Amino acid sequence: MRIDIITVLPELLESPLNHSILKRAQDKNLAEIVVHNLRDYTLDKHRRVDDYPFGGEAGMVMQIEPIDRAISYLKSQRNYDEVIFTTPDGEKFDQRMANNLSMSGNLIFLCGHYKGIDYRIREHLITREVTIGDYVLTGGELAAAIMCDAIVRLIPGAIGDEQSALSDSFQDNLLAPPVYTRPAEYKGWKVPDILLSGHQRKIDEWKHDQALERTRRLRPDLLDE
Ligand code: 6GU
Repeated sequence: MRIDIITVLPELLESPLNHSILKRAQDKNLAEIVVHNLRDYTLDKHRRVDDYPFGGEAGMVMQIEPIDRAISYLKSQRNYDEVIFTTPDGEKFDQRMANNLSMSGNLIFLCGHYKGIDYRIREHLITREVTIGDYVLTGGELAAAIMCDAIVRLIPGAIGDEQSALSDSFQDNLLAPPVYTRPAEYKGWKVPDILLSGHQRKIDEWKHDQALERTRRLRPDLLDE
């Protein structure tokens, strides 16, 4: 899988994309993530990629030409499953969308910024508009990094223990049960006896009960789905 991210702030994506699971997935050639500085695609001699809005509102608007040139260049190199625009008014990103996108061949993320982007980009070049939640971030970069993380870790082989992606919170609409490690007692705070019992069937039952109980208490909306 290849992910191309188009942004005016490539530095912001450097660290999150080059550590931990995302780094490992790239080292193992399971995923290739390439960040593009939008300013490299402008023809403007001052490398500007925004301009004042028609109709005179406050704030700047990202221009169509550099974005069209960046996307056209990428599309000339390979086929893409989606051209995703990160924007607070998009469709809500969730585990189901992460699962679906993790089965893609190639994806483009265009990170939104400023007041917005020329709407013709959204009409003609974007196939999907996605948000990570109902709050406003300064730009779409951190949202794109979050989505990449959620998508890439689902590629088979990206996580060491294949089971662990399957037992994630949300994968079956249940929150994960509590986990513990040694010592079995710390300052009088004990690990539940059942986990030390060695009865695997009972332990599995306990984990499932815990997952249900935590979901009912903390996220009852997940059980309605
Ligand atoms: Cl995708 N972009 C911005 N700017 N803010 C957001 C977001 C995206 N998702 C939640 N807030």
